[in-house]
Amino acid sequence: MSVVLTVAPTGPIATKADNEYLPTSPEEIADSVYAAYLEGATVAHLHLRDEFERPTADLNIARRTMDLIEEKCPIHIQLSTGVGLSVDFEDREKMVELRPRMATLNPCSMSFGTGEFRNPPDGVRRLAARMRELDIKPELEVYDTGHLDAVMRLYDEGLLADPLQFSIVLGVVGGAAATPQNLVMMVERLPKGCIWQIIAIGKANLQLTGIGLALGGNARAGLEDTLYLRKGEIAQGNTPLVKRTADLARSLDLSIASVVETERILSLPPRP
Ligand code: KMH
Ligand code: ZN
Repeated sequence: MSVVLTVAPTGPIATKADNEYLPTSPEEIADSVYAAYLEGATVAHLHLRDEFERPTADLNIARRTMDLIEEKCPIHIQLSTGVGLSVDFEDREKMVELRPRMATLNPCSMSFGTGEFRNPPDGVRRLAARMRELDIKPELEVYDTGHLDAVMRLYDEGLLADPLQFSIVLGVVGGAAATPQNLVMMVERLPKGCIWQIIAIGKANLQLTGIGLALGGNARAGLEDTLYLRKGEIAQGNTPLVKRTADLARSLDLSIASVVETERILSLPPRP
């Protein structure tokens, strides 16, 4: 069986002050994604930063990053519409106008660490409808059981198409904790026939990624989810995290999906 490996090179919060290897410029992000591709990643989940390392929904920065990546490799690009806590929802939703093949859809507002992650119901509906119109595959980010229910309401309203693709995000302060019990409970509640992966934030990253793979999920790796390889050992870039996840999958007798296999597994829309 093949699993899809996603790289998440840069998240919405950490800066180079937290990990000096964090890629933040379009060039650094593209180089990091290419290195991850060489290790088996076939999806790149992207957050962008401005010149001061702040999360940004600037479409020029996003376009430039996408172009640089596309020049280097055929990895599938997934833009984050989560972008960053300081960016307005109305700016975040414009990311899909760049027509990536995939983008995230966060169904609910929530506390997020010391901040607030705003995903108002009318905005989420509008974004889901626009993604459907543009044939962009949504990755549905669920941080707790109520988020799953919210996604299923969007599905019932015809705003989402099969097969649904979920990220079960555990370990955000404000969402469900990163425990094996929570992962199993969320997986049991997923609708039949969906595609899913675990995004394990912080110190349980490796263990929960392993459990997710054993339960039949895909996997994600990168500095967005953890800045450390293990306790006290900073990850020197995304490559060691991606390589470790690829090795983990192979040690469980799972092969890593190619770019073409990924297209089939995720039912991605055809490339333009
Ligand atoms: N870092 C994740 C926990 C998204 O990309 O749409 C939240 C996030 C959402 O970044
Ligand atoms: Zn993200």
